[in-house]
Amino acid sequence: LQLESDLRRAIERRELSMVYQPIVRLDDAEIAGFEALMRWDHPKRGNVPPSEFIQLAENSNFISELGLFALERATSDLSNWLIQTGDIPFFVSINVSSAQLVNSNLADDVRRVLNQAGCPASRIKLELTETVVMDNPEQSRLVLDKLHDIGVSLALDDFGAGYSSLGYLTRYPFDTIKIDKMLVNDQSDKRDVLLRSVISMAAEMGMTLVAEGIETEDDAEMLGQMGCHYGQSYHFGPPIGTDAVLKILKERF
Ligand code: G
Ligand code: G
Ligand code: MN
Ligand code: NA
Repeated sequence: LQLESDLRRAIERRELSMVYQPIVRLDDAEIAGFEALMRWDHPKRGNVPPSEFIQLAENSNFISELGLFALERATSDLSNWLIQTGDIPFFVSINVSSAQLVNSNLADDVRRVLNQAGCPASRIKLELTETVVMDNPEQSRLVLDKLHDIGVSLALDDFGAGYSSLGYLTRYPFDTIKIDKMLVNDQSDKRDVLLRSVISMAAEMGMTLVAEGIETEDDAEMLGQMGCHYGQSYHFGPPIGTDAVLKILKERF
């Protein structure tokens, strides 16, 4: 409970920040985008993992504020990078939680935040897990259609970790699948067949694929040959701060 009230004050106390993990093209290892990930530097406990505080925020109706913070910060960082690098092509991916989809006017928030930062919608990907959609199928349908109309890209996150119900791919306007690290690193000899099937299915539907948690160069090469477009993992690079992102962008482009 102490932690909960600490979290409520974390924004004004400037304890929250965003870090950015590179999403890399598998064919030429160039950076295509970054996933924005929230960090909480607690004054006494130090770094509290997001698995802990995002859950806490979900349970205490504070997630909408955190979600808005992530949207505002990530678009404002993106806008600065675009200004300082002269519009080089890359996207920023932002996680959306269940409560954000239900309680807040997410589509209006996204539109407003993009206007505020002066970012084109095409630069933004929003990541949702199937649980988020499953929790509110009707509301999700409405909001995701609105977001699609705004022009942001929509990624189905953690694919292969849960039910991975294929119906979500036809009923909702997802254009990207993020293959979960559990599937990428599955030890079964059926892994390759599964990956190949998921990738060719999604590619045939014109979707973009990101493989998470790739640990070896062999896997990176295999996934690339199977037609997976991007990889995101410590192997390619950990989440980094805004200055480090800018430095990479300036070096690479
Ligand atoms: O940061 P880490 O790499 O440990 O992320 C753990 C999980 O926390 C992510 O998979 C994601 O689901 C969640 N997470 C991280 N940042 C955010 C955020 O800004 N918003 C939401 N809703 N979830 C986040
Ligand atoms: O939103 P999502 O659950 O996909 O967030 C990605 C999570 O995976 C974050 O917690 C991030 O820190 C973590 N992550 C990023 N790269 C790797 C990796 O190579 N291996 C593992 N195990 N986790 C990773
Ligand atoms: Mn994600
Ligand atoms: Na994931």
